[in-house]
Amino acid sequence: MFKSGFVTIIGRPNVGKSTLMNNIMGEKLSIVSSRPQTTRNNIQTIHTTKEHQIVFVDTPGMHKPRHKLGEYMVKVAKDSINEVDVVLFLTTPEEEVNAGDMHILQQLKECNVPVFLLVNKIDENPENRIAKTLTNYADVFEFKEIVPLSAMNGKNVDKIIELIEAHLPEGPMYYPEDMITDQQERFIVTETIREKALRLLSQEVPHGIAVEIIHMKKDEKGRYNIEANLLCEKDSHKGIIIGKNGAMMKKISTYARQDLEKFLNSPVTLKLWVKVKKDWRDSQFMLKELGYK
Ligand SMILES: Nc1nc2c(ncn2[C@@H]2O[C@H](COP(=O)(O)OP(=O)(O)OP(=O)(O)O)[C@@H](O)[C@H]2O)c(=O)[nH]1
Ligand SMILES: [Mg+2]
Repeated sequence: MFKSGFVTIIGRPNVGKSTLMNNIMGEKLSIVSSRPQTTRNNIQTIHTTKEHQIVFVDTPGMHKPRHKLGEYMVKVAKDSINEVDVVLFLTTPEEEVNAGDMHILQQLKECNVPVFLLVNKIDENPENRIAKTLTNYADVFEFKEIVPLSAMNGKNVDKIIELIEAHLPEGPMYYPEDMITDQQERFIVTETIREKALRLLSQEVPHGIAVEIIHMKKDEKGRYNIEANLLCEKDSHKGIIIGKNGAMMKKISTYARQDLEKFLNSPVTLKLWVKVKKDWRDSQFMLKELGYK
């Protein structure tokens, strides 16, 4: 019996949702950084075996939004809960049930879907803290399955797949068996550049960054020529992004190019510009322009 269905990964920012999805897929399809609010859209990937096809949805971390972009992020995460077959609720070892988690769990109570508790980052937490988390969380919500794991080193990830399969209905292949994501190439390119900015820049600068491709074409020798704008919110951020003698820009562009060459499997020339778009995160028009709609 072939099984298939949709599975969403929900949780606070920075708990490791994207890392988990990438580990399951064995490929980096969703960007990861040590900063909260890295993922801004729902990212779909497709895990197909002889027995199943699972469509995973990696979502933006649920948080209290402070601008229109944040509102959009929380909305897409919430929307993902509807019409899925399993919800993976991801958290990290905590002394007590985290207030943000409590808020998410309250919303999950309203939907009639099996929810798994996944406690991530067990590689960097003591046993007693993990055990405490498992019992504390099980006290406040009726989880269908409970799994401690490390999304980073892959511990217990196979087990999660088995448990998901057990809960899926019989169903068809929704996507061709060799398709691993529904994301467009261009989107992955902008995300790759944004990831490097997130990782290299500090404080409030990275969260106000968006990437806009202005040109992307493969030439007859097979080389990709890509030009993109790095948008930031303030004049003062522009200088930080460019860096002393352009050093920061160069770093962002070099790291991004290395990843893009792997992803596109071709040589890449990458040119980046910095542009200030005042408070774009609160502009409905700019959000739409940048694909956050
Ligand atoms: N030690 C450890 N770190 C992890 C693990 N999983 C993820 N991380 C780290 O946690 C940080 C956040 O990971 P992400 O996958 O970006 O988290 P996220 O939940 O997708 O975050 P948002 O997109 O902001 O909601 C990164 O620095 C990861 O390397 C894990 O199992 N162990
Ligand atoms: Mg993420």
